[in-house]
Amino acid sequence: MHVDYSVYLVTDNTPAILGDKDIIEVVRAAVEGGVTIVQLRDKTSDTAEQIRIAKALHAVTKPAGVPLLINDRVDVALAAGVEGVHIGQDDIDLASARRLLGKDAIIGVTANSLQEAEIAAKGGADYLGVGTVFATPTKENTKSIIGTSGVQYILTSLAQSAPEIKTVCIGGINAKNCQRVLYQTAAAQKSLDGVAVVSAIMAAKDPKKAASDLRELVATPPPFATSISAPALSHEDIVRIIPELVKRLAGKKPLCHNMTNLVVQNFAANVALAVGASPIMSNNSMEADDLASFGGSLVINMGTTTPEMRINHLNTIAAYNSVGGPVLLDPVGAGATQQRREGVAALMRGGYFDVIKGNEGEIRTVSGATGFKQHGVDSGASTLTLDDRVQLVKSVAAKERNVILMTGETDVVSDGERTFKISNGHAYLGEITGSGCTLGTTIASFLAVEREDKLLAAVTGILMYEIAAERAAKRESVRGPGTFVPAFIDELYAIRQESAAGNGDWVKAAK
Ligand code: 3NM
Ligand code: MG
Repeated sequence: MHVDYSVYLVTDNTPAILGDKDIIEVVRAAVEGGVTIVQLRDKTSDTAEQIRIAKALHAVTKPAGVPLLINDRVDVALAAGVEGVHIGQDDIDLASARRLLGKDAIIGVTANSLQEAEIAAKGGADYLGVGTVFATPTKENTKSIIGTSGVQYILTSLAQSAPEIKTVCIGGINAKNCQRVLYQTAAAQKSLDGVAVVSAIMAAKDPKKAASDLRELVATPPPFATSISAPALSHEDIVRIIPELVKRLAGKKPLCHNMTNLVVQNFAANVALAVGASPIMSNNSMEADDLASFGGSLVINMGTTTPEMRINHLNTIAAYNSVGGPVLLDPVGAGATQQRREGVAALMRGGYFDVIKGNEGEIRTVSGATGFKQHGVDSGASTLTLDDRVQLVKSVAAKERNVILMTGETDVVSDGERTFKISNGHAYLGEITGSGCTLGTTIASFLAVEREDKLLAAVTGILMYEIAAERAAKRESVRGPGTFVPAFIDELYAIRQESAAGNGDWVKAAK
């Protein structure tokens, strides 16, 4: 039997979620809205009442061709004659449920870990409810929060061990995050078959609209998804394409919206102007929707951390994510304090970053912030070897499905498939304030005009920035960091002008 798992509604009859609505009417509306499968999850009613509700729900779901499953209670499922059950790890065992319900019943199992997933798959479950993705008030006693990277990790293994098993994710999924979760969890050979939600529909004012919105959203990639499979970039490609991209930026003058710290506001605005973007320095999320609609990019710089800023950041990221406007995260000092570690984790749970740039410590914190340890680089060493840096950058980029840049003497930048090591730049960049932050501004400016190949945008930003620094440092007038800053801005401007005039020789300095 073909089952569509794409929008999976799990009911809840607690007043905090259902309110004073009637559960049958909510499910009826949700089915009209387009949910594809329903689970009755009732932790409080007596058996007779559960059977009564199950029969009433079945009268709604069956004519619509929507399977109805019962949480935990095989007896209720049998008595009501529904399509199957969903069983948790503390419920009846899978083999017994299968024996009682027969081979045609749909039986799903909750999996909070790879081990649970593989056992259930081997045991003949039809689908797995994988989670808990995000902490949720709906179920506070969940075993572990595995995040998108945990879901992806489980899918990666199942692709080998149980390629046929269906999967949905559960825990804190809603209209705002479902597209991103589906995108970021997709592993090379296996993607989720759907999302399971409780409160996103059961607590909605208009459950029919909530259901139809979800149905529409899960059927479409998020606006920030890249459609092409990334082309290999040879050295010759780079030398040819990069000056063209610099020229394109100069021609378009896209908005580069910076939510950045007080120290670098002025310098970042000057750098954005020099490379050919139109800077706007606004920390006010009330204007985020308007600014996101101008087709530019966003820099989130964590140099200033206050609880109010976090909400401002999240709202602004959401505005850009919803229109596919590129967002760069600069997790300044990410590992330094508990506040900042939590801040990074909250931002990464709350939105999508097309590019994350940081130094080694910051990227290691970003890696940890996904809340899910997996194989790969996790050495406790205070500094990583170049090979380990490459490994870490690649694995974080693959987990996040974005571009990760780790700056250092050799910058390492990867989209999970293609990795570049760049050794340009000058020591003076380490002697002035805001050089890391304004590299972020530069890369974000290129993202605004190159949304398909985000790695190319990042590499272009790094090379323009670092080669400009080398050229500035060579000027006779430059005798130290103070004289370096204006010369550096001049060289960014010069590279832009040369590229706009069709002269891309500067990029040959790429190392
Ligand atoms: N099971 P909401 S999380 C029923 O992780 C359930 O196994 C979970 O509710 C698990 O969509 C959960 O409102 C509740 O966040 C999901
Ligand atoms: Mg249970």
